Amino acid sequence: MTELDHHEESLELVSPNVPLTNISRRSFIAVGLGTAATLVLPKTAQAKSDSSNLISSYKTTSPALNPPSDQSFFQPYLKSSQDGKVSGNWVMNQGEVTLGLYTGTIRFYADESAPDTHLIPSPTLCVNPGDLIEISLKNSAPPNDDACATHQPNQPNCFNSTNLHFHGLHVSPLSIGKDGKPRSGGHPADIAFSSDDVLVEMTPGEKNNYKVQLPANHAPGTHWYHPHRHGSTAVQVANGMAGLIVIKEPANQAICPDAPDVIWVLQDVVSDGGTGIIADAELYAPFGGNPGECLVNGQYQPTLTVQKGEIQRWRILNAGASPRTLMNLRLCKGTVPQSDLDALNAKFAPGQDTTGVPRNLPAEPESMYLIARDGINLYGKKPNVQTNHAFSPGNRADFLVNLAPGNYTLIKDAYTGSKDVYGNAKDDNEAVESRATVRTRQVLAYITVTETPYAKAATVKGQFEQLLANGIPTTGMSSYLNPFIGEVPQNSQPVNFEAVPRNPGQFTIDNRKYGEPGAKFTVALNSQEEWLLDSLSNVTHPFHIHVNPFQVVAIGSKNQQGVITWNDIPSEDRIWQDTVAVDPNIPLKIQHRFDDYNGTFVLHCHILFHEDQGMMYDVEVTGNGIPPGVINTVSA
Ligand SMILES: [Cu+2]
Repeated sequence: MTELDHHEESLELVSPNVPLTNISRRSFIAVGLGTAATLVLPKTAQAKSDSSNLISSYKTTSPALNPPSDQSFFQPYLKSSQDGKVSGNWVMNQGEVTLGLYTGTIRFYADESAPDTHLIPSPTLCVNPGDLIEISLKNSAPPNDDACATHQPNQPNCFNSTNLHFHGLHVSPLSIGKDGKPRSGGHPADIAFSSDDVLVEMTPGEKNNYKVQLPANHAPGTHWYHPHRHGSTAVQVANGMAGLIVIKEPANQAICPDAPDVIWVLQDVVSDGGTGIIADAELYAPFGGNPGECLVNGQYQPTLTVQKGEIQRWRILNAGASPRTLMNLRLCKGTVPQSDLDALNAKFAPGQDTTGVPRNLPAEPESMYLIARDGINLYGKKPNVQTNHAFSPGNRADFLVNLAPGNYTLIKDAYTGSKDVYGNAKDDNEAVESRATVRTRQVLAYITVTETPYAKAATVKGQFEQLLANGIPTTGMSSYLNPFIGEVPQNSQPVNFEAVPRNPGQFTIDNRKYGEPGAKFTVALNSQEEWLLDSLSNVTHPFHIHVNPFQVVAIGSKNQQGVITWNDIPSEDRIWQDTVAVDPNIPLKIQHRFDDYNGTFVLHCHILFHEDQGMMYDVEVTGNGIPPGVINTVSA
C-alpha cells in the first residue's frame, strides 16, 4: 500500500459533504509537494463524524422536490415542512473542516444531535406559502477573543457572535420580547422569539428561538438563510454558514412541474496560499487576488450526470461573501479544462498588459432559460434565454436547462456587469472593471448528458414547450408583487456606495457608516418609493434590502462629467428582485413598496466584507403592520 492509498482509506469515514475524489486530489497535491501536510490528513479524518451520526430527519431527496436522476450529485440535506411547519434544533459550532482542496478551523451550522458534524451547505428548508419556519439556534462557538470587547464601530469584530437572517423572505423583521411586545434586536434573555430580526445578538453560549411565519400569500421561490450580525457576517458566511429555502409553487403557479430540481449552492473558500482556509480577521484585508475556490454544494468541481430528455430546473444560489464571487455564470458546450481558465487568469496578474485579452473565455455557449431572478418568478413573461449570466453575491437564479446528449461545463468567468434587468452579462467591449474576478475564473461543475432516456421525458417536454409558448402564468401572483400605483415619489436621499479599499477599508453609503447619524431611511407602511443607487468608486457593490423586493425601473449611464443619461425599463420588462449589483458609472433607479410589515431592518452591500465595515443602513417602516408570529390570511 502506498502512502497515498493509506490516506484515502483513512478518510473514508468523512462526512458525505466531503467527496473522496477531492480528498484524493488534495492528498495528491500534498504528496506531490512533499510537504508535511500529508501527516495532518489522518487527524483530519478522525476529527470528523461518520454520516450515520446524522439524525434521520435529514434527507438529500424529498417528495417535496423532484429529485434529479443522478443520485450521486451531492444535494444539501433537506428538511420539508409537515403540517405547516419545518423545525430544527441547530448549533453554530467551530471545528476543523475540509472544504474542497483546503482544511481549516471554521464556523458551521450543525444539528444539536451531532454538533461536530458540519452541515456545509446547511440544510435546504422546503416549505409552502403560509408555513412556519421554527429554528432553535444555540451558539456553541468558543468565547470571543479579547479584541471583541474593545472594537471600534464598523471594525470587524466578535467573530463568534451570531444571529440568523432569512434572505428574500417577505416576513416581519421584528422579535417578540419576553413581555409579549414586538421589539427590535437585543439578546435572547429578553426575547421570546425572533422573526427576521438581524439586530439580534447571540454571544457564545446564548440560544435564540426563530419563528418565521410566512404569509399565506408568500410568493414561491428560491431564497436562503445565513448569519447577519454586523461585524461578523462576512466571516461566518465565508466559513460556509448558509442554506437554501425553497418555497414550493402552488399547483396553479407551477412551472414545468415535472422537471427535476437541482440545487446549486455556490460558496467561496478563501485560502491562505497553501492548503489552509482563511477564517478570521485576515479575510477583511483587500484580497482580490487571494487564492481560493468556489464550491458547488461543498464539492470541488463535481460532475452532474443527466439523462436524455431530462429537462431540469436549476436553483442556483450565490452564497459568496467576497468580491471574488462576483461572476459571470456560463454554461459552455464541451469539457473546458481548468487549465484554460488558469491560463486566462494568469494574463490578468498584476502588472500585465491586458489590452485585447478577452475577459470571458472564448467557448461555445449553451442556452439556459431564466424563469426566476432572486427566487421570484418572471410572472407574465417568457423564459429569458441566456448564455452568460451576471451573478453577484446574494443573487439567486432559477434556470431551466434542456441539454442534448454530450458534455458541458458550468464556469465562473470574470464578471462583466449586466446589460439588462434579467442579468444578461455585458459583452467584453463594455465590461465593467472587476479586478477580483479577472484572476479567479474556475470550472464550477461538469455536466454529462447520456443517451439513457429519461422516464418522464415526454411529459416534461410538453410542459417546457407550453411554457416557451405561453410564458409564466400570473395566476395566483402575490399582492405584494402587484404593479406600482400612479406616480412613485422619489426619495431625495441617495444610496451612494463609496469604497476606499485599504486595511481596514473605508466603506460608506452617502458618506456615512452604519450607526452614524443619518444612516437610516424612514418610510411609512404600505408607501411606495423610488430610490437612486450609485457606486461612486471604481468597485461594484451589490445592493440588498431585507423584507420587500424591488424593481429596477431605469438603468443610467454616467459620462466623465458625471451627467447621467437614463434608460427607462418598459413596465412590461420590469421584474422583482432583492439584490442588484451596482456597477461604477451605471446608476440604477429602483422602486419598492413597504408592504405588510413594520419595524426596523437593513439595506447593505452584499459583499459582506463591505457590510461589516460600514456599508449598511437601517430602514424603519413606521405604522402598524403584521407582527411576528401572526399569519396574514390573505390568500393572494
Ligand atoms: Cu460593497
